[in-house]
Amino acid sequence: MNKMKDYLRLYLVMGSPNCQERDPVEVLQEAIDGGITLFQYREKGEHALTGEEKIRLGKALMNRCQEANIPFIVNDDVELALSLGADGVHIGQDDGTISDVRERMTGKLVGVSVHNVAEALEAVAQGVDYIGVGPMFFTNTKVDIQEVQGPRVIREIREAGILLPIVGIGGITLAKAPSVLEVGADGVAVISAITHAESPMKAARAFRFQHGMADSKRV
Ligand code: 3NM
Repeated sequence: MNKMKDYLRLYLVMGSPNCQERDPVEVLQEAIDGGITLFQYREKGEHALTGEEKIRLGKALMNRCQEANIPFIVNDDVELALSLGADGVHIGQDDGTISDVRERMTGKLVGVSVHNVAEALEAVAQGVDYIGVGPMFFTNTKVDIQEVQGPRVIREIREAGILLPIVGIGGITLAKAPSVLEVGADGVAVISAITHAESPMKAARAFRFQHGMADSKRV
């Protein structure tokens, strides 16, 4: 569990639609150089790759993660996660029942998006490895977000006695990250704060240096 908490410190979520004109593999490599601790391949939204192209990019991104010893997690797609040999999968509340995914991903990491205490308790009961709580703040990156409840939800989940590793997601910037960590999150998950930065490397590094997040051997 402590290892999972370490992985969640700076979690980059990304697919080609988040990289504008840049090569996703280069963006990921810069973020790795800046100190991200976990990566999720989320190939979604306008112009998202499908089929063979989606698989090919997944392999290229996974290779970079493996070289850097950073776990590679696939969003939603259990089939893709299994065929690539990914380290895990991240699912939402609608991506099949958690127990079914947990069973198919034996020995791998399973993360679930939750939005309230009830969903968090259910995730614990199903034996997931971590929960992502969002959206923390308003974001333009995901269209089908739930109502913004802010870091308060994480506080409520901790107050309910849930010790599971938690990462906050949604609209998190460098300036807003402390308010997410202060309520009990183990880390922050970001898309645009790193992928849209002029230098993804510098952006990642800035997060790592904030709030004692820099005390890992990777920086
Ligand atoms: N999930 P950015 S918000 C992928 O609320 C995702 O569950 C969310 O992108 C949730 O860091 C979100 O650019 C988008 O705001 C996060």
